[in-house]
Amino acid sequence: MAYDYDDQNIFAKILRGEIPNDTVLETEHSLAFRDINPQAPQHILVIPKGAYVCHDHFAMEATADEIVDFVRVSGQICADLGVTPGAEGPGYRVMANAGEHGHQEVPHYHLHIFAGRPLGPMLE
Ligand code: DGP
Repeated sequence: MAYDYDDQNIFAKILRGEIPNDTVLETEHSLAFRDINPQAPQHILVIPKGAYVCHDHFAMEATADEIVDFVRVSGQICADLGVTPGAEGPGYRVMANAGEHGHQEVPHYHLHIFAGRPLGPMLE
């Protein structure tokens, strides 16, 4: 895979502290913060700190430590929100857009976590 990472993207600027964010959780390899344009009562973005463009880039080239950290952070957020079905919560949705057809706007890999209302069918 050949990905050119644009280090001027908005999430790279957030990671460098050049733009403020509403941090929910931060670990060695990941940062989670609230989406600036929430589509649900809870709308959180999880990003790896490494320079990965999209899901397959991250999945294929990140280290095992980065991947485990990222997935665990996403799970911890769901638990902290109290929405996990395993604890009789109402549920949530995780989603990652990639590229043009996936309608990805920011070219730094990110997972959306939506919760707090019934989310309807997956695709429009
Ligand atoms: P996507 O279409 O999957 O690339 O979603 C990008 C999301 O990023 C979108 O829901 C809005 C959010 N976003 C864009 N700029 C900023 C920003 O400066 N701060 C925060 N917190 N979120 C942003």
